[in-house]
Amino acid sequence: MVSPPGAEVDRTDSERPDCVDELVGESQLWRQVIRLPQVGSTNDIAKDLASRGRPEGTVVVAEHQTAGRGRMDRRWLAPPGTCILCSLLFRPDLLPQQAQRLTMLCSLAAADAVEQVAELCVAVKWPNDLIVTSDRGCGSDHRWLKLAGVLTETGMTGTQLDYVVVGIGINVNVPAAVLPDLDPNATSILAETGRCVDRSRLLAALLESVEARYRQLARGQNPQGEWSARLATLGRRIQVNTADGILDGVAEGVDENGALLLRTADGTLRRLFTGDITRAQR
Ligand code: BT5
Repeated sequence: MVSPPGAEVDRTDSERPDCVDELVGESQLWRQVIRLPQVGSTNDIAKDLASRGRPEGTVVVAEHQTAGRGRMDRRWLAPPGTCILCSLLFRPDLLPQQAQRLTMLCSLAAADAVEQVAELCVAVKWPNDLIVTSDRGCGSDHRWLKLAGVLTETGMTGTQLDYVVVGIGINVNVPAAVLPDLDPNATSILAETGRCVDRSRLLAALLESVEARYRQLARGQNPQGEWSARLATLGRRIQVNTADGILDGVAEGVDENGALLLRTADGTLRRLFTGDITRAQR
C-alpha cells in the first residue's frame, strides 16, 4: 500500500533543500526522493510505485520501518531515526539472471559512501552484506560484524525484467548498547567510529556513487571484478549454508552475475546463487 500523495512530501529533517535535494537536482538518474516518516517496508512502497509505472530513479527513504525485511522474509530491524533505510527503483536493460549485478553495484556504492563520509573501512560478504571484520573472534574463525544489508527484488513482464528495486539498510547512528536488539553480530558507524554521521550526507554520497556505477554498468562494465576483490572471504576456506545443506570449500570469487564460486574438497567448482556464509577460517 502506498501512502496518500500528500504524505510523499513529508520531510522528516527540515524544509530547506539539503545535499540530497541538491544531488537530485543535478542528477541524470535520480528523479525523485520520497521521504516518509514511517512505512512497513520501503521495498514494498517502491515495488508498488514501480508496478504503477513510476520511472527509474525514484528513491523511497523512511525514518522507520514497521516491517523491514531481509532475504527469505527475515526481519530487518532499525531504531527509528538512526539509520539509512531506502529503496532505489531501476529499470535496467538487463536479463533477469543479471539483476544481482545491481546488488553488487549498490553494495559497492554503499561501501564507497561509508568510507568517504565516515572514514570506516568495510568489506563485502556474499551475497548482500557490508561488514566490518573484527579480531574479536575466537579460535581460528573470523568474526564479522554486519553494518548493512541489501535486498534486491525484481518485477517481470512476461520473461522480461520490468524493474529492479534495491533496498539498502545501513546502521548509522545506532548506539552500541542497542545493537544486540538488532542482531548479535550487528554493528553501526557510531559503534565503530565513536562518531555520529549526518545521514543526508551519507545518502547523497550513496546516490552519487550508485549513479556513477550505474553509468559504468550501462557501458558494459560489470561490478564483478571489484566486488570479488572486496570479498572478505576471498581465497579463504568457508562454510556455506544452502538449501541443499552445508557446503565446505574455498571462496574463489563471484561470477559475472554474483553467484559465489566455491571450490569444494573434491576439486569441483560450485556456483551458488543463494545461501549464507556461516564460517570462515583466517
Ligand atoms: C539483508 O537480509 O541483509 C537485507 C536487509 C535489507 C534491509 C533494507 S532496509 C530498506 C529496505 N526495505 C526493507 O524492507 N528491506 C530493505 P539478510 O541477509 O536476509 O539478513 C537478515 C538478517 O540480518 C536477520 O535475520 C537478522 O539476523 C540480521 N539483522 C536484522 N536487522 C539487522 C541490523 N539492523 N543490522 C545487522 N543485522 C541485522
